[in-house]
Amino acid sequence: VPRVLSGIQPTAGSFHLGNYLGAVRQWVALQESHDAFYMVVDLHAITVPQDPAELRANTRLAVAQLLAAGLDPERCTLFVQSHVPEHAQLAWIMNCLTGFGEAARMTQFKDKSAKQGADRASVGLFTYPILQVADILLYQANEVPVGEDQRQHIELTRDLAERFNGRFGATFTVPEPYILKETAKIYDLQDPSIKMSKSASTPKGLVNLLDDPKTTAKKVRSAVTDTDTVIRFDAEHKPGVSNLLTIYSTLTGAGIGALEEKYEGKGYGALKTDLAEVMVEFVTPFRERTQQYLDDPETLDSVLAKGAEKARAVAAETLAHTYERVGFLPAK
Ligand code: AQP
Repeated sequence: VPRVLSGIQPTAGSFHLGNYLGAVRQWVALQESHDAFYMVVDLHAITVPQDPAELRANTRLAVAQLLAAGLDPERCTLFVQSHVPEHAQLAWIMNCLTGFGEAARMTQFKDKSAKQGADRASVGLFTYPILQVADILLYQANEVPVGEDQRQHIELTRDLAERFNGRFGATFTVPEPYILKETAKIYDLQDPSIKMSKSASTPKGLVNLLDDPKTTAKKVRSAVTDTDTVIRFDAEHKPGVSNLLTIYSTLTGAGIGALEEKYEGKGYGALKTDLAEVMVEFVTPFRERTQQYLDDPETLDSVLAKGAEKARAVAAETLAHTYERVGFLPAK
């Protein structure tokens, strides 16, 4: 059975619609067909300053949301990254294999450090993609379900896996990105030229799944479209409308063509009102389920304990093999 691995940061509290449609939704589907490993990446979270109590609470909240979204601990391995020390251990080896210039070319680092001021960005933020390489290679993942913004990091993972294998002998599976064309990039509702993101979007442009459903409906109804009136998918010329059609289609299963037909001769208002309703129907039970998992910390803890145990079994084997390849003297 092919293996998938992916992770999500616990930093923002609520997942946003881009996280869900771009990544988590695929995770849920892939647990049926793949040996699936999913984690909440708290080591990645601390690449920017975090309040300890908030980080802990947000990590639980992330797990609760993943379960609410449909991850089933019987069908996948769900764990918290810091519960598996091998991530940091393999990351060190990968750090030593990566060129400084190679790491400096990562566009996400360039964007994020520019926002913080280059001198304030941590070295951890700089090596973030290399920790991600370790995350993936530890599990010998065949595919990595992520949004488009992660493509460059998967490329780096492939390069480093090949480099290590070439230098030390076949050790790592070289993974492929699993990026669905339709939902690879969900756009900001107020500025459809940028991706919906917790750091770059304004509150009105960002749909948080745990927002009050009324707030969500309002955001959808005030989404920016264009001065044309036709409801048609055209990502280049009509990015706002196309984004709404993508969201609508993915949440309901209706094809884009069918939606274009349904809204022929109707105005943007009708599309937005209906999509607002679709969103409310989606987020309302999601919020309830998330709360139920939060209210049951024992179940949550036991899911994570089991997940960490399963993850560590795989990670420890890969790390031991890697240590041997590198030439570390085995501890007796
Ligand atoms: N707008 C998006 N469209 C499609 N996929 C997206 N992802 C994020 N935004 C979109 C995917 O969500 C997964 C988890 O991402 P993360 O935990 O790394 O969160 P992030 O990338 O930090 O989320 P943001 O909002 O994009 O944060 P900032 O603003 O800090 O960069 C990933 O698979 C990601 O591709």
